[in-house]
Amino acid sequence: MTGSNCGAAEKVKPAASPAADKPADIAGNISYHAQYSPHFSPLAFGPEEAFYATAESVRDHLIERWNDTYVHFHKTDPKQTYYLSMEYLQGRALTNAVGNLGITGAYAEAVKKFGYELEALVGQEKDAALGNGGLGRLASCFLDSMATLNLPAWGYGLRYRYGLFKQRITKEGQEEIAEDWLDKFSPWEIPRHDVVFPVRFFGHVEILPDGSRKWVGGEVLKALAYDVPIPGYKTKNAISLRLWEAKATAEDFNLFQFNDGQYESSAQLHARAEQICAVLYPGDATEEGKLLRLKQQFFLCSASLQDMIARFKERKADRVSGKWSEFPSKVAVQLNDTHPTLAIPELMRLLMDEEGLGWDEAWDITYRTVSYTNHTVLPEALEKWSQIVMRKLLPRHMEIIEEIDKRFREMVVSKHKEMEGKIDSMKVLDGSNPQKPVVCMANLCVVSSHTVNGVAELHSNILKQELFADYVSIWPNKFQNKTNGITPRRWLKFCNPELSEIITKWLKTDQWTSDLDLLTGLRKFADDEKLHAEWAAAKLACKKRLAKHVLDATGVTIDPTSLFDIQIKRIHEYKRQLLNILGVVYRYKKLKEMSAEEKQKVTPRTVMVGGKAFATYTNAKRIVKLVNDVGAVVNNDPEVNKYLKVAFIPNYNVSVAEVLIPGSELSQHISTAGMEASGTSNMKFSLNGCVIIGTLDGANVEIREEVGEDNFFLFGAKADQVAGLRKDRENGLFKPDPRFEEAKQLIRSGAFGSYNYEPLLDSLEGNSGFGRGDYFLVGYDFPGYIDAQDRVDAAYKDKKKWIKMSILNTAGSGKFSSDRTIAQYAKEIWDIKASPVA
Ligand code: B1N
Repeated sequence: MTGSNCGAAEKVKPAASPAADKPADIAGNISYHAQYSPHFSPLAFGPEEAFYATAESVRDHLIERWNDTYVHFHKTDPKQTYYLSMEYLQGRALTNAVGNLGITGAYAEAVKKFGYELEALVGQEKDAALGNGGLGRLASCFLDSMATLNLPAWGYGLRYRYGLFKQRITKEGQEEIAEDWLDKFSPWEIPRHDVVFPVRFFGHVEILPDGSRKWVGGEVLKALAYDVPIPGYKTKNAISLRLWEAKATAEDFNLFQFNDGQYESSAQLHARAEQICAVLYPGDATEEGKLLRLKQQFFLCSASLQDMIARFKERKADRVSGKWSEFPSKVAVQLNDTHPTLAIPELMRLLMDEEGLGWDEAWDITYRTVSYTNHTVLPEALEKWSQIVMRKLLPRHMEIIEEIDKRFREMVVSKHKEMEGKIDSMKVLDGSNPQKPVVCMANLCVVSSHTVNGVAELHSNILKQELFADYVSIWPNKFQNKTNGITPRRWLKFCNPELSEIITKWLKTDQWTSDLDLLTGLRKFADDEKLHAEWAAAKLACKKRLAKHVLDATGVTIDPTSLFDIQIKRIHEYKRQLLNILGVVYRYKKLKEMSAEEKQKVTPRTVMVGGKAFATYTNAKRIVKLVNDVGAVVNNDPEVNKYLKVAFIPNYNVSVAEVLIPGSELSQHISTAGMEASGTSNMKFSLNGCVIIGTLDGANVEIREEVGEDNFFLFGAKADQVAGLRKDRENGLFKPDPRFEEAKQLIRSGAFGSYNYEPLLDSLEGNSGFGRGDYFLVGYDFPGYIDAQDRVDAAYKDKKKWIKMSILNTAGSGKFSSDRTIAQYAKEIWDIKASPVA
């Protein structure tokens, strides 16, 4: 960088005030940031430095809007929603920010003055991966829609130092590496040294002379806020994602000990504070790990609620005392699964012990404020916390939970006598194992929330008919469905500009980006040959981009004219990546048996699988290894590799998804029916003109309804058959299809290497038993799956038919906009209204 010119090709004058429309002024502002936010040597202005300076320049616009929105909400004092989530999978922010602000073109021009393409700078950004998978990404899509719909709504989360691990594939399989998204810094966050709250752990409960109770002692950390502005699309509103970081203060630092050479003990609380936000989902195999996770959950809840209460008081001076009954008409708290359940006893404690309310009033306020979303029915994911650990860490909260449990039981006995026998399935405290009494967090949520919702029709029905059935008799109106959605900005407009342009051209409007139902307008052109040609060309361009990614990431060359078949999601036995790879193994075997002539008729296919396995989930890691091993053999077999390739895409994350999804033609959503609550990548694929092969599970059911059954490859057992099929197996009634046996046998023969796959294959054998008995019904669904794949091959040969299916998938995706989902939450659960900045 030379003087004020950052190595610019043209003369650029640094300018401090942000500019939005003239590229020359924008360049000046970028140059200003390069010089006056000096994170780098003044001699360097490479792509990385250019990215940071550009992001800081964009951030100035965000801050202006964020401030205006804050002041606007403060003045108008609307009811506001607070979304509490332990996870947000934000991905990259630059493309989204300039896109939502409508300044992409101007910024692209501006960075050219420094000799850069905007796309190249975008690639410099690290993904913010403060989440594991669908639940975290849903939270991020929701923020985008809340801002776009001008809703008074904020997100609260934790600022993990290390988000989801980076996945590397070695000869051994998956390796996990800490992902340092804050290495250097994040240009999007604003540290708020003025927003700090105390959060206590451990200690004990004191009874004061007036009989009230107070939590004292233990250790007290500070929660410091970092605000990430979230811009809406085509609106002036920008909302906040407020992430908390744990801190200890100077008072906690023992200078005497330090000077005495006792460095570690002098800063013990600082070390413990650092642990809290160190990693997303610390391993919970140990007691220490469990305690740390519970601390994280409480830290999020306590800091967020103190902040909400402070804002509630601040917005009207007379609220300092006496106006608590107004709270539920000003504040809505949404719990993203049970992870932030402690918000319930913490709100009770703050209202009673800090604000002096009685139980009944505090309970009425809490109940009317809080609502809960369930995201899974898998028993292992339903949180249960040890009462012993809870009492030690949060003694006052444990008392409150006991009181909630007691009053719930009394209410059932007095008002719903007929349900008394069912109390065991509904109780908050479960002491049936006296050695290990637990708190059932989902039950605590149901008992304490005014509304409970599932995330797709099928899932919500399972909640009502099975998991929470007994509560329905007590509260018939408490349960709702809110089918998930995805933001069409990130997941079509920005990630697939080729297809977006065509859609805008044929619909003669770009309004579909905020009114996704307009996509149905494509239906009438579904047979138009001109559209077909444009559609196919766009898909091919995306497939080429994808092929380049695969080559760069894996070294595998793939043919952009082959059928691109993709399964990307967390690796889990219920998601059945094993079914997919067994299908690939079977296909490989058949190809090996074919004559050269027969092979001519085969539809060439590239199968891509991507996803991370939880570090301690052994079978999931074996699946990753198997996909890689099968790929190594198939891709290097000259007899078949013209017809079949298999690539494992390493380190699947949001920005990888943005490349893969637009280039997909077939995608697999093949979970055992009843086990995937919704799925959201299925919606992204369908929106991008990809046809789904899938079971009747989660949101697949609704996608198939919307796009039409002819445009969806269906197979497999239905949710209501699953229990019976498992029983049949136990009774020895299951007869495996010979094709299933052939596929397993080929793996056992060592055709894909000498790794011991026996434990994985063994999970598919036998009739029952832990880790055996094919709990996920891979064997039962295998023949139906292979038949469906044959139908795919046949359909793909008919190019016209395939493109029509692709168009009709996009055309039928309108329902799955997160704008629709959030509008329903706003109206049917939160009772909040749009409040646009003028
Ligand atoms: O939530 C998504 C759904 O689309 C998926 O079907 C569902 O599997 C996913 C414990 C979870 N459910 N439960 C979790 C995440 C983290 C954790 O520590 C459970 N994730 C889902 C959005 O509704």
